Amino acid sequence: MIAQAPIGQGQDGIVRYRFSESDHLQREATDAELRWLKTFGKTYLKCAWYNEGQGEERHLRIFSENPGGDGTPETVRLHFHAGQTIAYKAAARDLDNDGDFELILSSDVDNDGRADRTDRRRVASLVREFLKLGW
Ligand SMILES: [Ca+2]
Ligand SMILES: [Ca+2]
Ligand SMILES: [Ca+2]
Repeated sequence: MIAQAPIGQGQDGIVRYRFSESDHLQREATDAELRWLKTFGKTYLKCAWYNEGQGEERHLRIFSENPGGDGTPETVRLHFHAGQTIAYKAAARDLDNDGDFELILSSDVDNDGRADRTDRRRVASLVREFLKLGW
């Protein structure tokens, strides 16, 4: 995901999505998918990992890992990138593989200078929204 904002325009950014290993969006999105993209985008914008103007350096990559192959990922990883470099990471872990993530690992993902419960909540909701698409 890439968020772009005119300089100094906080919450009014544009979010772009690129999907790999999927042709989900090679067709017109359904209403449900559009709603999903909107919610997901809003949560991402709260992380304030913006580019100025049309830049694409800063972006978020999300992966799910499901070594058990049972349809529920054991780990979802979030990599906040600055170009090819990972600036910081977060992850959600389902330790007992029951479909609920009991461990959220996160630093200051919303860039407000504090690593706290709000950051973990943002990670949890990004993960929740991400998985709604069926990954
Ligand atoms: Ca699993
Ligand atoms: Ca669990
Ligand atoms: Ca924070």
